[in-house]
Amino acid sequence: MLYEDLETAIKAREAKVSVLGQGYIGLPTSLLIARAGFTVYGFDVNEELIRDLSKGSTKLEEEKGIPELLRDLKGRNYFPTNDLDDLYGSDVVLIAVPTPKGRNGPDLGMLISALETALGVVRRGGLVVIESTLPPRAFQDLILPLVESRGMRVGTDIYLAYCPERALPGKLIQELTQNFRIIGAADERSGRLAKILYESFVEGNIEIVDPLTAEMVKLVENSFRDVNIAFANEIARMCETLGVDVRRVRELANKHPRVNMLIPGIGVGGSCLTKDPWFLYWISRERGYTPNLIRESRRINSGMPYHYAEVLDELVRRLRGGRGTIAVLGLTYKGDVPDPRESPVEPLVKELVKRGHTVRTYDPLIDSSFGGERISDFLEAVRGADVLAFTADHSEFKMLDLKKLRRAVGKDGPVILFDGRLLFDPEEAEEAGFLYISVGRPYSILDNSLVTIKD
Ligand code: SAJ
Repeated sequence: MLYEDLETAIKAREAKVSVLGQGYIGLPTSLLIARAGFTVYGFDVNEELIRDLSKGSTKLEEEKGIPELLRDLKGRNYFPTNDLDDLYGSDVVLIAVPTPKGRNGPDLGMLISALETALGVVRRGGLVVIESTLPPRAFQDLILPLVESRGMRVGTDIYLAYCPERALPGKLIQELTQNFRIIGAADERSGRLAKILYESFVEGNIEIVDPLTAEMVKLVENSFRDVNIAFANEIARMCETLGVDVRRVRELANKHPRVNMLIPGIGVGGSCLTKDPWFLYWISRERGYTPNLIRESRRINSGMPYHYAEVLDELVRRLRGGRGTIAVLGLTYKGDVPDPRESPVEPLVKELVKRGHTVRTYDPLIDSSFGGERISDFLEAVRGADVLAFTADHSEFKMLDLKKLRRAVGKDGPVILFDGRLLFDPEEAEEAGFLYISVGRPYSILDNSLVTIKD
């Protein structure tokens, strides 16, 4: 196929597009490209997922716009499949498979296998776009040599670009259409083709850069966020030790025009922030510079749930002279998003169970239990508990009437309300009859002495 023909086909939205991976990014991206008028084959190796999609059902049911787009486009412009035969002769193949972290480096197994598939089904002179997160230099040092080892010259026999997704779960459609996009391409034609494709559904600006810059930008964005949350978490830990409330400190510090401290909490989850900083760290260290700030931030953030497991364990033991019943409320990695991936609540629950407590778990959006006892009814989960630990900032929790909540717990003795995401007003919680403790606040409640929790 001639370059000009492919350009014309993409412009006219007549190109056949296949998307490998129908998960959090692959599915919404497929639907958006289909909505723009292309014929899109959404491929996944997971047969059950494809069966569900073919019936019009998706685990992204709560993502605004996705269920509607799926039902509307399925069988018209969008075809979910796990049959590779459907993909042969694709003009464009997008790769949106996970690139998880392995023990000491990125695990690119799924990506490589998807790339092999893409090279097998794309027509000669077609375009392959990688959306999956790449570690720095992977495009140059791994992807290009692999393509060339197949006898294909990038920029003539095949076009190749890296367009990392940067969308926030919970707002996928909005972010995928409105955010500005980066296209990493080693040659002009690949960049131009990818840009025309993305222009069909992206309203934000699209910038073409070299692949290494694109790799860095994606990872820097998420590392920036992780480091900033780690700063807030570190200040919170300091405030606990020093005897001052982090909320007040943050509120006042943020009045300064050049300060913007993020919200401390029980930890950082999600598939991106827990992984992307490591992608930067590993490659940089391998090449001679060790980014200590990035590593230490990861350590601070991933240590938070263990710290609060220890705090709760100690408080319950003081309160009851032994083990107790802890209701862990909210299991997703962040509020209002039905996504349990890398949730910091998982180690918290596991630690509390390990320490012998009865741990009830409740979440309105997902049915995971992380090894606790899952209770699907909120009132049942809190009834008679020694501790109510709020661990995700779901809107449902923010609207609670704390006096009614205290009555629903229904015990005579003290009940701890642990606020792991700074959802409640401390005074209001205390007036309602709870022993209120939260992230970044000294634990002087029980006997007016500071409980010192070490690292
Ligand atoms: N969190 C805090 N305090 C805060 C903000 C967040 O503790 O002040 C916690 C959240 O509870 C959550 C975690 O951090 O556990 C991450 O949440 P998030 O909303 O910061 O980010 P993600 O992982 O949902 O999405 C990020 C986004 N990146 C940035 O904002 C730089 C998104 O734009 C990316 O597309 C996404 O990672 C990705 O796929 O890379």
